[in-house]
Amino acid sequence: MKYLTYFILTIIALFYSCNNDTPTDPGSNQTGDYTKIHTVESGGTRFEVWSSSSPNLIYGYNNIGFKVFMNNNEKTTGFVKYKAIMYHGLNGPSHSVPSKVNFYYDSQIQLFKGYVIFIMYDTAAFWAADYNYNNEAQIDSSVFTLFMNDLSQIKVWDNIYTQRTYILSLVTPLSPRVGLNDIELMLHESSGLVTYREIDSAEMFIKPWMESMGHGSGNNVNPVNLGGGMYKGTANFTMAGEWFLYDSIKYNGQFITKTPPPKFIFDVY
Ligand SMILES: [Cu+2]
Repeated sequence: MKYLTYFILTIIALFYSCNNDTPTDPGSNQTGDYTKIHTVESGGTRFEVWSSSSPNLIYGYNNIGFKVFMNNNEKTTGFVKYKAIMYHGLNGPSHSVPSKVNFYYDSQIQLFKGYVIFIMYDTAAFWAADYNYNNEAQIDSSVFTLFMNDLSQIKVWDNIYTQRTYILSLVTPLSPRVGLNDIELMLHESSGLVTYREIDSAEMFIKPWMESMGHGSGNNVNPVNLGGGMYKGTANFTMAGEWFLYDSIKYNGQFITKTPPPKFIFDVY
């Protein structure tokens, strides 16, 4: 009888220890705002893709991070390089997309942290990515699925004078509200959609415009550079309805945007 009681107590203790799940549990799919969305594995190397933007990789801006394991040992130093390629059909053209050049480990969120911007979505295309840990381990051409997000907005245009392609990406908000909204935008330049460079020395001039009623708004703040290709400002949408947000961009002493400038379109509520 005494032996049986001991046995039952042991079972109860085991039960409680197994249910003691915390966000720092190595098996957890959640760290901070990030969710594990995808794993690629080859030989003894494993890359986990995490995102705080969506449960999937989506058209538009994605806040992502990586966990890296070599022979089941988690890596927390060095860097991760990630390159996503879009293939327009089997023998069609292919190109890469903007992403952080080096993802470095952030001990707060326990991920190699950065971003990727999927600038196109096409159901006939497919995607693959190369993963590199610290030039020590590499997994190439791993196919993944991209999902659509109707709220994402990316503006891409060519400039014949600078011979560059510019990419203006909406980071936040995807769904602005009536009133003052913090606006975050990223700016990249590219030649031939092969490599991308974050632009940090541009000036931006935003103009909210309610086309249906023919008016703009006051108290807007032009986005200023925060480093890493990111710009932050404030847009004032003074009433519900459809608003345009124009962004004229000056870089190296000249406007690189056309006339009229690129515009994001929001259904403000
Ligand atoms: Cu494409």
